Amino acid sequence: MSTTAFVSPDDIRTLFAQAMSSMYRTEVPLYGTLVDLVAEINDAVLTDNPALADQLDRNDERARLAQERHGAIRVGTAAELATLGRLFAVMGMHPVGYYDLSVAGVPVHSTAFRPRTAAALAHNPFRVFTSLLRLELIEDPALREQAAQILARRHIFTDECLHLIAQAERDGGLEETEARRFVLAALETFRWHSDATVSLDTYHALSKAHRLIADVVSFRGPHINHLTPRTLDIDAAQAGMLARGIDAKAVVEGPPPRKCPILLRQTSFKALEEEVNFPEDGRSDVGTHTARFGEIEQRGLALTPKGRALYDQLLNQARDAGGAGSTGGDYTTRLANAFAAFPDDHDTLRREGLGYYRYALTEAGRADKAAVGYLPAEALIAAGLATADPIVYEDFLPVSAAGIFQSNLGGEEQRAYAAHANREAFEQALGLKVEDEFGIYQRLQDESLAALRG
Ligand code: OOG
Ligand code: NI
Repeated sequence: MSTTAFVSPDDIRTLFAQAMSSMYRTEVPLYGTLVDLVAEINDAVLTDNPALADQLDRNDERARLAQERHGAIRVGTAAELATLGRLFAVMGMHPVGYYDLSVAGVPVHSTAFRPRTAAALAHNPFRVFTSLLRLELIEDPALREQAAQILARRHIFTDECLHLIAQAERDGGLEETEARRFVLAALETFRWHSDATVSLDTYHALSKAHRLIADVVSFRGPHINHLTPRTLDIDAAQAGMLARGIDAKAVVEGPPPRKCPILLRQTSFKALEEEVNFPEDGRSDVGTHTARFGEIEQRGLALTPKGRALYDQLLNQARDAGGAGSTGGDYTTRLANAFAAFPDDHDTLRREGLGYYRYALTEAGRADKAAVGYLPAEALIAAGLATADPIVYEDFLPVSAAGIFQSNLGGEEQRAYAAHANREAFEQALGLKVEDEFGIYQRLQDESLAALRG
């Protein structure tokens, strides 16, 4: 059998992202409203700002914009996480970054499964923020044991899905028919189930330990809890949400509005209160559960370790100054004041080594290779022979993620766990190392520099 018959993992990922999007549109119609709103705003931004449109075109980002999403799920056991890792690998998604959310009172640690190469990212950057519940953080030993037993009994993957993962691993890929079957089978794992697998009493006990524990343990599978389109203007999108009467989160997470967007800004609408049946009770008990919400994001420049350290320092400064994290009334002002110290033009950001850039020859540079020679990149830019465009941040931010988790857990859930980050335990559960995101951005930048002389 020739390998050319295999569908590329990039195409499988696109099929899967589309299937997830249409499933979630049916499950949570407000998500469809957000996708439409974001598309409208992106069109308007690109019409008003031809320079940005050109920049996106130059970097193969224009086409991916309309289909760009991230999603999030939460799983309960090492075995579930490890199989998810194998499932995502079939679609060219690999674990990047380790996020410890326990410091923010959320009993999980997480990674993002995502594509890593320039070509794969340009094809479709679909990513899934994936959290593993840390059962050891349940204080009551009896409840901890009960939760572990419930989780050990469930099967979150269909037999067909497991079979096709194994086939892809064995043969090195999937052909067209199998790829389509795989996408449909994989989708089942992420579907919402309105029947809980536990009694209402157990649900309440788990919920009392932490709402998130109930969300992970009480259902047949790790329902996708949001899918997030990427907007080019999150302030306009936030205003649009409010204008449509959508119950948006009060504060946009991440950096303040800037001329040169950095990292990631996010806002969400509150999780829906959904009816859940508890058939286990033998009665038709009905309760409610809040799990699924909507989120939008604006992505900006990926920062170097130096830039990231400055970001973390300024964010802490803004949050500490009010003593109330991001909930204090004048938070927006404090944030803007703190970030006045972060350069906001690309020349400075680049020259100070705060962000990663993709270099390319201009038409003049391509026409005059002799002039390009071995001039340093900055000299090429000064001479109009090369451009440097921001490399987009493809990852997540732990403080923002904690804010998103919190706003969907009823708000008041603030308890700090004494636990520490435990990347080794996470990697052991996953059965893989999680890749460091800085290395990936550095590689993208280096490849573009090498291509100048190519
Ligand atoms: C994940 C929250 C984190 C983001 O965009 O930072 C996240 C969750 O609630 O499971 O999706
Ligand atoms: Ni999210």
